[in-house]
Amino acid sequence: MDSHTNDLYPTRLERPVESFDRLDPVVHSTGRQRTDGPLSAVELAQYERDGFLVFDRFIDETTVQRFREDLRSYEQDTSVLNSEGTITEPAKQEIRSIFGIHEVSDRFDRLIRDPEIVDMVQQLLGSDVYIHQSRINYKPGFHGKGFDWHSDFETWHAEDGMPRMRSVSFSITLTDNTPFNGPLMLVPGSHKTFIPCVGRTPEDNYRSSLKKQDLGVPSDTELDRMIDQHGITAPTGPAGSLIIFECNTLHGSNANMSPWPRSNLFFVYNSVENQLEKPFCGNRPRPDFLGNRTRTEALKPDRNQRITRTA
Ligand code: 6CS
Ligand code: FE
Repeated sequence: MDSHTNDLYPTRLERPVESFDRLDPVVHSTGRQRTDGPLSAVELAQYERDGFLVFDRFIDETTVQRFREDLRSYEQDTSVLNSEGTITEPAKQEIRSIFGIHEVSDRFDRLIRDPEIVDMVQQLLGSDVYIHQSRINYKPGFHGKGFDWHSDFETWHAEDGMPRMRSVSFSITLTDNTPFNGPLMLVPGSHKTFIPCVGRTPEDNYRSSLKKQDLGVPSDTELDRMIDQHGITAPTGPAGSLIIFECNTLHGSNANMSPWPRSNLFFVYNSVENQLEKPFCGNRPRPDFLGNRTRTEALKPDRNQRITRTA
């Protein structure tokens, strides 16, 4: 018996079909859970409108510096370099991404349990939550390639079997994000529309898609229409800033032609009520470091520790 609920967001199709309005709320909490969380009513309204929020200097420079030292150590650590979750830049040896980072390092694991962050996530997703995926994108100077425009949810739905839009990414900049080193670019308001993509997903697509994504990239026509309507925002700011973006918000980034790395940390939270099913594209499930299926119990915030929050 097919374990699938019906597929509300068909994608990776034979031929183009019209995009359509999302079928899920943007902010899932109601009542006290909505009003009593760390995000104000204004911030929630902005998140519902734009599909992302930006907080400069969310983490202090000393703490960010320690994270950066961790990154440097990974570049010399053969167990990290040889792990399946470590992705190099196309045709280069530079690290592009390290997935499952919260399982590699206690410091990163503490971050995902920071009480203020977990309270924000529960306010947005309206339930207990767990980590779907974590990663560092290194984007080294001169050689860091970009990421084509995409909706993470489109990939997580097709290739990980994520049923509904009830997931959110927290990204912390570990280096300054400037106009020159390939900052994350987002299309405000794009989270409200689901854009089905064309193209059958080959088995083990992730072995190439994490280096260069060819599938699940909306057509130029759709991108032109969406960006014409909403524009592009590229939050730049100091290391330690926080970008929260909804799972269906279109985003991407340019290659880094500057000498300065653009290293960002990403933690993706999913609602415990939105657990992964069989991939909707019909393939085998991806490895746990991409779509976690085994540690999906409710994440407990550690209220005895705080990742320093700049007042
Ligand atoms: O396939 C994925 O899960 C990854 N790909 C991209 C371009 N963004 C989300 C995620 O890291
Ligand atoms: Fe992405």
